[in-house]
Amino acid sequence: MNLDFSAMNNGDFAGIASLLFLFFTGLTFLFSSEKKRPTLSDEISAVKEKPKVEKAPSLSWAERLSRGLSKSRSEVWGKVANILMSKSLDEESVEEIEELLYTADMSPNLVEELIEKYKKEAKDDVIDDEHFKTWTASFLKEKLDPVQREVHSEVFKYNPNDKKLKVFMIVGVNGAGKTTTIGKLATKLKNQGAKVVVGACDTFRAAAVEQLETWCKRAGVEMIKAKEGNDPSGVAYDTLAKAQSLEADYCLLDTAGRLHTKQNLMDELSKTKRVLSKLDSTAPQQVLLVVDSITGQNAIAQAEQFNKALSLTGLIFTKCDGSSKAGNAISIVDKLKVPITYIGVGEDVEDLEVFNTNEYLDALLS
Ligand SMILES: Nc1nc2c(ncn2[C@@H]2O[C@H](COP(=O)(O)OP(=O)(O)OP(=O)(O)O)[C@@H](O)[C@H]2O)c(=O)[nH]1
Ligand SMILES: [Mg+2]
Repeated sequence: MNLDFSAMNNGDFAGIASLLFLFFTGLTFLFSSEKKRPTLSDEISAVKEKPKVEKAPSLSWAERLSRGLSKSRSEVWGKVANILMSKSLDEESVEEIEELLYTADMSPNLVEELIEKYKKEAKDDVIDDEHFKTWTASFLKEKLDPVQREVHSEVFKYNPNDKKLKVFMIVGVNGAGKTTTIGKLATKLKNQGAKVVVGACDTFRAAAVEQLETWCKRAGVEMIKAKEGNDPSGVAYDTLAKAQSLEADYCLLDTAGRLHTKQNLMDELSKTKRVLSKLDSTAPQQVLLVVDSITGQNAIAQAEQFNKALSLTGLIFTKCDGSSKAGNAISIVDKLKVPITYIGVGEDVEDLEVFNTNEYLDALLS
């Protein structure tokens, strides 16, 4: 090929220059993309460096409690706060507050006292959210504290220095949450390092024993069930005997649900309680009534009857997550002077905790 440069004009040079430019740009692109193509080791390290998909962090107890009490907060106390902040405390707003508190199952005398407190405190003030919280929390604390102060909360959490066997007899009406609570408790105490023995004293229903057995297997704790012809107090006796022989820390006794109005069934519980004292004169150290928070006013009547038959040492409020009727807890404590020991806000093991007044009021009002 014979190129005669002298015969070329400016246009020809520009054309050649563009072609050369395109040629070199293409080459550069090819080599650079070749370089960027990931090698096998690049791919392996990329997989290694890929951020792990973290499991959603489990909720803290404060968050669970707050979530569990959200209905009571929004449907009762939040509305009371709004009335107080938006209107003067005239007859109409007092009636609205009364209605809200009655539907939350607060007893009439407590409702009256609380409204009196609002009237007294609100005299010359423009009421804001802080006023509402301070006045309400101090009122509820005044009611709860004298009773709650009596609770030795260390008993309800495992303490390796406390070598004494603690017997908890768990009672309540049908479906209140007794078996689930025992399952959660057994799991928690075992995880804390305690030796736990559980007694299936609900000898009425085979399904009740199976339900408890599932919990105990999962928790890895021993469960005692009825031998042929054993009645509930017999199972309680055998369970305590086993717990003593194993030098256990806790003996948890599940009992059958029963109506507080059925005297023969209440007598059966009294018998179970008596039988335990044959093995240990101080047993059961705790007789705990499980109260379903959804129950409403009837919970007060239940608690009265169980207390009469068994001299309750504590209450366990369950299903607080499904109810806005937090009022009955305060009314029962106020009326019977029996403290709340545990509170349940869901079906997970982590949804049960030892009751603490400040935590409870914070979650209820904030
Ligand atoms: N949402 C919610 N459900 C709960 C809670 N505690 C218990 N439950 C549920 O309530 C139902 C009844 O619970 P159980 O533990 O069987 O009640 P029980 O008192 O042993 O019942 P009986 O032995 O039949 O008298 C079950 O479906 C539990 O999962 C709680 O705190 N929150
Ligand atoms: Mg049960």
